[in-house]
Amino acid sequence: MTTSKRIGRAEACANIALAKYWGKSDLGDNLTAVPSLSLSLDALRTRTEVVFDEHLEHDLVSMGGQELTGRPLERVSAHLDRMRERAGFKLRARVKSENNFPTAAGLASSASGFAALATAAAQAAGLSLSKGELSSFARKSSASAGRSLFEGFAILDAETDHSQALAPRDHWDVAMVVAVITAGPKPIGSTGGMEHTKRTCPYYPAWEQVARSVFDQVKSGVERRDFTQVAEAMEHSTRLMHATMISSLPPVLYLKGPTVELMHEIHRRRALGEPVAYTMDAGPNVKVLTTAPHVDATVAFLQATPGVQRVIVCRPGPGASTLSAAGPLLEAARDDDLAMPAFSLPNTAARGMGS
Ligand code: 2P0
Repeated sequence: MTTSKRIGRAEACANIALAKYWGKSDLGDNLTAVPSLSLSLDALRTRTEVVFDEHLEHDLVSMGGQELTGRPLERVSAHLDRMRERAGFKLRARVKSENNFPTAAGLASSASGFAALATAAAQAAGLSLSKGELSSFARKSSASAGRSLFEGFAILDAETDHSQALAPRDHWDVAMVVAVITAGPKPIGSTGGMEHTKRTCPYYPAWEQVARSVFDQVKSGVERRDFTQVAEAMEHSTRLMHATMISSLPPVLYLKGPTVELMHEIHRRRALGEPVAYTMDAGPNVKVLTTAPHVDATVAFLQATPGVQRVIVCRPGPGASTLSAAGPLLEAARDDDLAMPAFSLPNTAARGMGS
């Protein structure tokens, strides 16, 4: 290091798994037990700035203006430690991170957060890393973050430190419409929830087996842009995953009444020919896959559904990218796309917000 301060800035999108993982094969390296396949979500973004500074004695991390302490701070510091070890220095960092969507609302903030952190920290450390290497760094902090390095459709392999781009964002003109049912923090975090499931669910070994063939169906459906195949396999992946959670002891039950009502309604609509399919993660919010021409109709029906607090339209998003270091973080331009509009704050990032 020749200077006492090194700065990096980056942006990354959240992603949603069309084929889920749930469970780790190796907690140390955070390797997943089954493969997963995701779609990057353009409306849900994190921007992060990392400054390594010789005058700091500890890492200082703020998220949305709040200073982190305890376990969340430790998680970021552990990530920075891995980056410092790779770069061969020990400088502490000041990290500032902003989401354009509610944090801890079950909208995959750790995925976009750690993908942006890895990209910004590598830039600040002067490391030139490939997407695959950055994905590997991000994945050690949050497995799903390993997918947010890539644009469009991405794959996180099972039991190995490998991830890859499957198809770019313009491969398929689809949208993921998020129906927010609860915006509060989840009762049990993903890492704890999956370890508990693995220990206590009698069906967990069956999930590990069947998840691989469901992944293959989602993958070939995405490759061929076959909506029906993806819809059926994605929903199956979701129900299999939630079945293992629900049959744990005591249960890990994330779904709420409106979630289940929406599952019925989406089945009914697809049987009538509408291109809609659901998926849910470690929370009650329902993410509805649809095709571009059907976005407005999907927003209208979700907004009219009791229990849906608001609706966020996400199109296939870009991969993680560095940002220019000039000016305020929220207005910085992407280094690879100077024409991108300025970062939007919550209510303008989401189209078709409900009440
Ligand atoms: C997924 N989820 O494939 C699955 C489906 C939630 C449900 O990955 O333990 O943030 O921090 O590595 O990756 C969410 O958990 O978990 C997740 P950790 P992660 O998207």
